[in-house]
Amino acid sequence: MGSRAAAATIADAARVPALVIGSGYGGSVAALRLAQAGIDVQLVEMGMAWDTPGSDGKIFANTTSPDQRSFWLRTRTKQPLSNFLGFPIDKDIPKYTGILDAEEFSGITVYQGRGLGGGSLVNGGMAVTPKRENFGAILPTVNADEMYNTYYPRANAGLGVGLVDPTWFDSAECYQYARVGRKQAQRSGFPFVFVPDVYDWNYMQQEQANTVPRSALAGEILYGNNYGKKSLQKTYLPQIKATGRVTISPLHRVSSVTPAAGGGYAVSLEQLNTSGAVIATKGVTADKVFFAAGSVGTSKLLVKLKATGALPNLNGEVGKGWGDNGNVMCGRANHIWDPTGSLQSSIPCGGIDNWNAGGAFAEVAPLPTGIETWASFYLSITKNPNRGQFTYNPATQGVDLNWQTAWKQPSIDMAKSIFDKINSKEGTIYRTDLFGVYKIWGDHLTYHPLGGAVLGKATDNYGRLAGYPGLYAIDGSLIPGNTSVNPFVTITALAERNIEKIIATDF
Ligand code: FAE
Repeated sequence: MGSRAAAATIADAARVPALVIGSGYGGSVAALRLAQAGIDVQLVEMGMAWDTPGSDGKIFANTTSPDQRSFWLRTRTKQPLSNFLGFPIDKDIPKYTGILDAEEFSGITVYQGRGLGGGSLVNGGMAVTPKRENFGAILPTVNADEMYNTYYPRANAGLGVGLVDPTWFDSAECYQYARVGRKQAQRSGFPFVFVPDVYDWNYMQQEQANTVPRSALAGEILYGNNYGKKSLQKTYLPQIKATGRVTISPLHRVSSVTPAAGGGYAVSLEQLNTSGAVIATKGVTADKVFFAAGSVGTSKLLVKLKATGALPNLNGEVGKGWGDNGNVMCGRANHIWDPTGSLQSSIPCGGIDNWNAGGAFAEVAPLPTGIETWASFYLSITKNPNRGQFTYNPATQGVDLNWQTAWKQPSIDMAKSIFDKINSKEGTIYRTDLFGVYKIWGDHLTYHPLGGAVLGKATDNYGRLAGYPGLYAIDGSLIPGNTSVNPFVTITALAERNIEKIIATDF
């Protein structure tokens, strides 16, 4: 037995006080704080545990050589940058419960992390607290003083957020691309700001010095990071395990939640194998259920459960208010005297802030191809006002999203407020070879799904779902479509705020 005893998963027919669906930021905060308050928790995650090395000795696959570990149940990769020098770069892979889900809806592909730790496994780790002056537009019903005095600091501490050393940054080979980005932004009169990250910056410096195995400097990001990134696997999850009160069930997917005859909620679970097949079903009864399956996962569950009669009393706001955080990508071609470097850290550490003047905040992103490309690459977060809605489709028994690709046009216009100006100042042009053949804008995806169970609309002001005492949303679904910066610090801080109130009043 020993330490392996912890591997036992949720028991069929169990009666449990609290069940958390999903182990990303919202789910991890909920599980930890409930357990610390003395409540036994079932943490259910449809993805894998990501604690066992593959045949190459590493847990996570490299970005440049995707394999079965890289994608969630796909037979062909679907890389966000689909092309290079105009050539498609996707390839066939075995179908497997891999780490990155490229979930396709009409008009948009939504990238999400799958596994214990959710999006923290695959993301860039950019850990940004919104400017306080913008907070009222992000979560209008939430007390900003409480957030900025208590819950943002708690989230930043819990996540291990840190900032690159600006002096080291100035000389590090791996941030040449970011220094080019800074120089060009400043020459066009835009503020360049350092952006905090959950990467271990001491480890990054050792990677640059070549004294440790490289991860960010080996291009690892989208399919997991083997060393330096402080994903939830290094922060909240070890604390969760240390409480001894949380049973973690990877490869378990929640398929239904409905009121149970004797009180509480009947929760149906499907246990998956690594091919994605259902190998067992389980049914448990939970006094309280926390939906933390991410904006898309929570929205899909709630919309379907309402439409199919499992949770008919959810209100009409369920599925609404979904946004893409205004994500849009582009590249610029620099002059031959402005190389961006063949060694690029996969972890961005700076951005161009034109939010208040032009509605765009642009990450200066890496293009870690291993060769000099003279390309500058950017992920912009923009004030795109468009919002989509999830609806149940009885024909497919699935959930659709009514997003349209054309709805990204405001994002493109806002990003152009930065890059048209830089191009004109530098005498440079956009790259056209990264998203297809002669396609400038990466307008087909988002990394930042938000909304679908919006705070104060589908729920009360703390995430209690309308119509069902004991059901909560506690993830990115609560946030109405935009956070003005990268979202996970806000998701974490809001979860910290809500769970504190829920523990104090509902248990
Ligand atoms: P999330 O982390 O998605 O966790 C939900 C979990 O629930 C997942 O593990 C699912 O597998 C699981 N799940 C879903 N459905 C079920 C079900 N039915 N049963 C059981 N489990 C289920 O949700 N944000 C930043 O702030 N900075 C960045 O630098 C950044 N970079 C990103 C890069 C990429 C490639 C991606 C994909 C995202 C990035 N994000 C970034 C977004 C960030 O990861 C995301 O907002 C959060 O992970 C969302 O947290 P949630 O707790 O809402």
